[in-house]
Amino acid sequence: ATAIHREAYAAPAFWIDSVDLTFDLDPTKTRVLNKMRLRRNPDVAAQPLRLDGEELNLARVLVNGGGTSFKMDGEVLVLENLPESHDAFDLEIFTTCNPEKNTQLMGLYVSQGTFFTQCEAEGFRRITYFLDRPDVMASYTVTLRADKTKYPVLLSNGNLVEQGDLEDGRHFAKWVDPHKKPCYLFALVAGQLVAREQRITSRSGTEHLLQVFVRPGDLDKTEHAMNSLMASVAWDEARFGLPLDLERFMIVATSDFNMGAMENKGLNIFNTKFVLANPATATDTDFGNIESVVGHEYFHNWTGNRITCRDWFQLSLKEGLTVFRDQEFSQDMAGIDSARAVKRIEDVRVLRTVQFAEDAGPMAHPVRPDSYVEINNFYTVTIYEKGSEVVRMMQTLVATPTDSLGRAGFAKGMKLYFERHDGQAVTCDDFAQAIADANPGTALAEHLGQFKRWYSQAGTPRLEARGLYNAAERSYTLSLSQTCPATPGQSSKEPFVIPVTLGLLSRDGHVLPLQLAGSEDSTLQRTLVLTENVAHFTFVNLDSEPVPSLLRGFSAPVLLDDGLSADALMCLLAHDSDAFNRWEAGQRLMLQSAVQALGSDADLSNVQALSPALIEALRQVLRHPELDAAFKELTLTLPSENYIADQLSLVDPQRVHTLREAMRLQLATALQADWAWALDHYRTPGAYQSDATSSGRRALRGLAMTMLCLAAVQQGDDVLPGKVYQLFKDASNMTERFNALSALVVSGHTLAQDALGTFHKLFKDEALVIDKWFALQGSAPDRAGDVLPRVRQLMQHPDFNLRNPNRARSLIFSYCSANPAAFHRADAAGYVFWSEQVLALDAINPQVAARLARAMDRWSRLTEPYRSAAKVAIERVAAKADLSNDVREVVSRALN
Ligand code: B3K
Ligand code: ZN
Repeated sequence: ATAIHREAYAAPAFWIDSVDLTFDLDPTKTRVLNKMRLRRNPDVAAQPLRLDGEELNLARVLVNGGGTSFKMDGEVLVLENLPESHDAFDLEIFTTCNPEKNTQLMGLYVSQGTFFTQCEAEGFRRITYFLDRPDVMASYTVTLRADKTKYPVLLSNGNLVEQGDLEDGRHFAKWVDPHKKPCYLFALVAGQLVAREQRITSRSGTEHLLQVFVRPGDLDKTEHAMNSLMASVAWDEARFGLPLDLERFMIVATSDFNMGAMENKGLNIFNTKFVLANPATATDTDFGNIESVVGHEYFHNWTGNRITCRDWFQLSLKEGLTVFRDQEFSQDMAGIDSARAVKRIEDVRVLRTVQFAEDAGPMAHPVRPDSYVEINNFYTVTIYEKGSEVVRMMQTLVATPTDSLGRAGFAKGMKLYFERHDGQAVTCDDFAQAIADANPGTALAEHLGQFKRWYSQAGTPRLEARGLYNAAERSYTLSLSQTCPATPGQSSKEPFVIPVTLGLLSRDGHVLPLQLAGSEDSTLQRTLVLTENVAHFTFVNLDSEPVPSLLRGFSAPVLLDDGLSADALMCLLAHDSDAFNRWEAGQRLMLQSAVQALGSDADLSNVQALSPALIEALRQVLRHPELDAAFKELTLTLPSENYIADQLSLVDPQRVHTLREAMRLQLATALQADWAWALDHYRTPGAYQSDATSSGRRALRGLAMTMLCLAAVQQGDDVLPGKVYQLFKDASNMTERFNALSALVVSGHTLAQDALGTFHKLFKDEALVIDKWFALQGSAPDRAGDVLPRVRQLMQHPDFNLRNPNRARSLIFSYCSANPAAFHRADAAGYVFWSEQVLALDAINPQVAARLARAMDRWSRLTEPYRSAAKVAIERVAAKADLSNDVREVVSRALN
């Protein structure tokens, strides 16, 4: 397979104005009649029509009702003898396909007896021959015909205009989508489904029908998804003035899905994981994820669907922007400031652990990539999460004195973006231009050209900050400098535009005013904009040396080296008014302790890596009368093994694990009485509520249970684990139950096996809960090298099914990606397992296989014997002749 380049973009030679599709649905042989109206693109030189297709059986091609000659170029259908005029003409194509054999879950497939489609990025060509590219936008009419008993519900995009019975027990439904769309937003669903329905009236007074379709037994798990959808509709109208543009908006859940969800126009298709929830089966995290994914897909209705991408290199145009919008939505839903900060911390944690790692590895790519082999490999944390940070920086950079967060300016920019481009397929440049043009005189408008390097340059910039206090002048000079490491294909980088939001504190924790030399204004916080490689900023009227609180709220996606001493970080941990930086100070202190211990020859299993002062500071946080439980939980959680490893140039996963376990045990025993207090103090009596405050309390209790079980096992105490086991059995909601179960498993107490058995019995019919059961065992601590054998054994369990992506991810991905110490075995058995599973999955579902393949991304930093063994395993996969493009691209980049 060859790479596709962004620079090679050319407009299509033909436009498709309308599409009229008729489906005769049958699991093994579905007939698709595709009647299109096309015309030549007058701006492009005359050339043959080349229609994409994949795994289709072609029966007939008619042009203006008559037969025509055609040929095949591989799987591309080529029509050379089309009318030469620029008038529209009719093209009719009749094909069949086999949905039941479709294990890739791209195109039309069957899941538990129901038909579903997935067309993004290039799945529509598996349904019919088409110009399968996002800049071809057409009007769709869709008629579905199927057996009425087996498929009583027939859905497609837009409005239902007609339905009725046919002969032989079949029936039909005809749908018309009032909006033009690219084919990747096409969808159909047919099967036995039931819906929760809700009628709403928008601000402008129009009525809409909202529906959430699920399998008959799942209706009692749809209330939260429906509430999230109603909240999303209201939020987009209130914050951005973007109303629902359809009479009917549908969500359908399926248990076989390659990713989270899909924003098909008016007919979103969701992984059940992001729809179904009730307190007994879903955790607080699940509730939060559902809110954010429902919001995300709904927000795509404008950012993605009304304005779409010109080509797939512009993917972040819709994905980065829509992640930004869903993050803002979740923050607004969380309400109180402290809960907003918690959401921001969680988002940044994902960015830094997953995206920074991607940006430092073989798959590093710019937010707007320059080339790809398989587009499905580029639905990445860089496109999504870093893309969102780029949009967030734009908002920050259009701030003005009266709009200090930039929200009003950004909303103005969005308004202009829709005025200019509604109904079009555009580029990241078009978006940035609209935001800047709507905000003349702001930093974004001033530096737009340079700002766009965030789209073109890969890699995580490093920001160094050093402060110098001049007592005689009562001034403080902050020197900021930036560099960015080389990434594949980009050896040198130009400076970025980096917004650095900061505040100053006195050593005893008071807020100090910020007054730049030469200016009369003084504020408590401001955003400096670094555009050069190096710049100096001097603040005046300071009576003593301040402690800088830099990059507040994580104002730019960079690695900050501020050179702060442990004392300064302690000051921030105790006093910073910016909750993000307060949390960050604690993380930095723990990270410093870890890196220091890893650099020594000490016996890591017994080392007391955390200083008494740090333990005491963490105790103060845990016992703090005003801080929220959710914030406490985040602050008292050690950086992950993967994040610690990211700080090292050479990684021994076993040493990192041993050290982190020792640190955790130290925190567990030193604060044992405090954990016991927290477990008691933060009970949440009464009916389950999924709000931020209640879920924060449960999260902190969960951490307390784990810490207490760890200390108890160490001390040979069975009483406390017995108490946790009781909490597990008596729990009135899944969060508490799963936290208790997980505390037993993580501590390795003997009650864990019993609890796992009980859990399976209780939830044997709840697929999403059984996924949790598999995942917990795949990620369990490996005390005796027994996790891998257990994983292999679990693959033989009657509930395991490699074809179901959720199940494969729950067991195999948990082990390979979320359990480094169990995976990186000195005997290389983990890597052998990985290569077997990548190959097995590749034969079924290349997209899922390629995700698993990425578990080895960072192999070249491993110490021996891991490094060589990992390479052998990757080479073993690469040696397979008939690999998918998806896996081939990942493993060849890893080996390059
Ligand atoms: N746009 C889809 C992702 C499609 C992935 C294709 N491999 C979901 C989303 O981002 O909302
Ligand atoms: Zn998206």
